[in-house]
Amino acid sequence: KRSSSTFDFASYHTLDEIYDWMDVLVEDHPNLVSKIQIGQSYEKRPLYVLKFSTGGWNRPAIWLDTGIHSREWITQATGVWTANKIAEEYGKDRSVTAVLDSMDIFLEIVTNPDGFAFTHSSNRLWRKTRSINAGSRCVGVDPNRNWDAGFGGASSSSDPCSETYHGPHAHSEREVRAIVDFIHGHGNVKSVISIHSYSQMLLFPYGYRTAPIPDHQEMNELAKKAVSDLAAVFGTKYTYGSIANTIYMAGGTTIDWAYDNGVKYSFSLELRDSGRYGFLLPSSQIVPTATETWPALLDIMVHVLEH
Ligand code: ING
Ligand code: ZN
Repeated sequence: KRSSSTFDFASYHTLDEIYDWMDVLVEDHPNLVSKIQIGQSYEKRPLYVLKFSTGGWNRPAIWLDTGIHSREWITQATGVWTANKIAEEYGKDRSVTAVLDSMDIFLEIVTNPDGFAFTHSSNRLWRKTRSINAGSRCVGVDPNRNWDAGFGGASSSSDPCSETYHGPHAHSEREVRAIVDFIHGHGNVKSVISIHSYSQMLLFPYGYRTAPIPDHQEMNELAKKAVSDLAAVFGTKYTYGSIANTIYMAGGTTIDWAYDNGVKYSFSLELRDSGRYGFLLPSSQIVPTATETWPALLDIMVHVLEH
C-alpha cells in the first residue's frame, strides 16, 4: 500500500509526483487532511490546496503557499515536507494540536504549476507564469508583482520580456486570481505565509512603500523570535524586517495585498541559501531546510492562535 510517510522527502519531485502524493496524504489522514481545487492554471492544470482541519465551520485560517515562483524548488519541497509534518504531529505536538483544534491550515504547494512543469521540461530557471502576452513573443507574468497592492510600482516592469513583468492588470494571472477569490470567499484568513527562495529572510509588509505598517513592532518582534528559533536548529542565519527595508521596494506582492485586505499576519520567507547554490540548492539540503523552517512557521501559527 502506498504511504505518505515513505515518500522520498530528500529528493525533488515532478508535478505529477507531488499531486499523486497529495492524494496519498489525504488517504492516510482522512479525518484531518482534504484536497480542494481553487481554480485552474493558464494551461488548465488544477490548482490544488491541502486543507488541514479538525472540524468546525469556517474557522480562522492560516494560508501557506510555496512555489509561486516555479524555479524556487526548495519551496515546493519544503511544502511537501511541511504538509507531512503537520499531519504527523497533530495529536502529538502540543502547538500543532492547539492550532488545529481552533484553526484551519490551507497549504498550496505548487502555486504556479505551469511554470513548475516548464522548469522540469525546458528551463530549470523559469520564474513566471506561462501565460501568453498579447503583442509580445515573451511569455509569462511575475506572480509576485501581479497583486492589487502598489501594482506597477517599484521593482516591477511593464515589459513582458522582463522577469518582473507585472502583467496587463492586477490579478490578470489565474494562479493569483484563484488565491484572491479564495481568501475573499473564505473571509476568515488571519495569516498568509508566502514562501520563496533564496536569501534567508523573513519579511513582512510593506514592499510598495517605505512607511512602517501600524503593526510593525508586533510583526518585528514575532519575526525576531521566529528567525531565532530557526537558527537554533542548525545555526542558519536569517535577516528580517519589512520587504522595503530588508530586500528592496517592490509593488504588487502577495503579502502586501493580503495585509491591505485584512490579513494582519502576512509574512514571506526566503529560504536557503544565501547565494552559493541559489535556486539550484542540492537536494541534500531539502530536509534540513524544511526542518529548520518548521519552528519559525509554528511560532507564527501559535502567535496567530493567541491573538
Ligand atoms: N525574491 C522576491 C521577489 O519576488 C520578495 C523577494 C519576496 C519580495 C517576498 C516581496 C515579497 O523579488 C524572490 N527570490 O522571489
Ligand atoms: Zn520568489
